[in-house]
Amino acid sequence: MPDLREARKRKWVPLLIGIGMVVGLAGAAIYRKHRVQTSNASEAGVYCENGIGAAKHHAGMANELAAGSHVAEAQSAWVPRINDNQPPERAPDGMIWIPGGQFWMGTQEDQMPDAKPWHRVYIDGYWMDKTEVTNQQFSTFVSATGYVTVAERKPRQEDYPNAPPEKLVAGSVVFSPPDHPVALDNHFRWWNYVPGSNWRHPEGPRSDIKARMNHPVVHIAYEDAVAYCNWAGKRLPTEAEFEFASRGGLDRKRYLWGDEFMPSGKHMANTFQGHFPDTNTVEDGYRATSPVGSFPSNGYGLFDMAGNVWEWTSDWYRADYYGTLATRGDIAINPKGPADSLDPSEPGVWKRVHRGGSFLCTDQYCARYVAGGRGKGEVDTGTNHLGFRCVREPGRKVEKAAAANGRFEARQGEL
Ligand SMILES: [Ca+2]
Repeated sequence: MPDLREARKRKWVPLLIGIGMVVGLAGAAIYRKHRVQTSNASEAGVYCENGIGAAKHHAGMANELAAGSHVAEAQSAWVPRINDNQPPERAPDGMIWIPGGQFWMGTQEDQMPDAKPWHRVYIDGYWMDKTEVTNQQFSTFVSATGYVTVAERKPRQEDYPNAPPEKLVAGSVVFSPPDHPVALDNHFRWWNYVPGSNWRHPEGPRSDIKARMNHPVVHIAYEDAVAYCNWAGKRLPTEAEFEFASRGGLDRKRYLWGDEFMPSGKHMANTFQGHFPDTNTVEDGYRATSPVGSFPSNGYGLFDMAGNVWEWTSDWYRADYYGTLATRGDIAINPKGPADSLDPSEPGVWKRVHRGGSFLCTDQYCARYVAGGRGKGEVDTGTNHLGFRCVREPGRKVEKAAAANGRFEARQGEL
């Protein structure tokens, strides 16, 4: 585990100073914070320059292996199989039984080297939330526990000893599109750190969620998502669990619903239309988040597994992880991700995997709503296009461990 406190210090000190220095002009740390919000073309560009080497290295090893050994033969004959098991118990509220099985995971998309290559994975069955966790659900959790999210906490002086006290301001990162076309080489042009933004105020202090209680909760950091799942007697999905479920029983299709992005001209997910990032034509009906379940469900009956908001998984992010698994040549059984994190575009910054893409994804910039597409982010960073959903292993009691009705007084003390 990295020293997260140290990591935060590195990030926040310049960030906090930057806020006070120039309105609308963030410091290097804000830029850095912005950079992790989404996987997109500029990041892909940076990533391709810095990270593709590692990914290629591993993918290349995998290709050599596949080309020259019995593994290739075995793989070519290998077919996915969905387990033929029945739900072991009555379905928990709002959850769907995902039977598990063996499948091809990843993509072969050249612009997504970290999601290459296809490799073989087997996972056991589990329950999964039908939708992203909503503001209503998160609100119930907060009412029951007093939990305070990372974005709501005032940074503590002891964590940022060099920051002037007046710069210790709670907030989060908000999509703030320019009103004119801009070069796509710098996320800084459309992401802003907004003091006072958090799950209750997605676009800043003057916004609220009154009319959005059935939208996915946003501005959720990793520990916020984990706290909710624990309280609900659940956990975050692994990356493999997310992908298996998202494919809905289909094998190596580009989209969760098939080969065509808009079959019969129909939008199948909440994504971005128009000209990114300045002109959102809202052809799918939504400028930002949509009520969960607004688009067709996938083959398992799950909603918004592509689009709407990115979702946390429990795996650490490594750009070379899939290459490593493929190189091993065997079937990865219930993989839980690598033991550490490495994003070649930001070495030393530990990140977890995000999945599914968001209402900001477009093929002009970030097409990571495709099956197998990956995202990533620092554990203490939420945005207004990042949420989560939970899974539950069969047989686990759904007692609201409610952290034994424990309230999160310690967190309150940080306000
Ligand atoms: Ca989603």
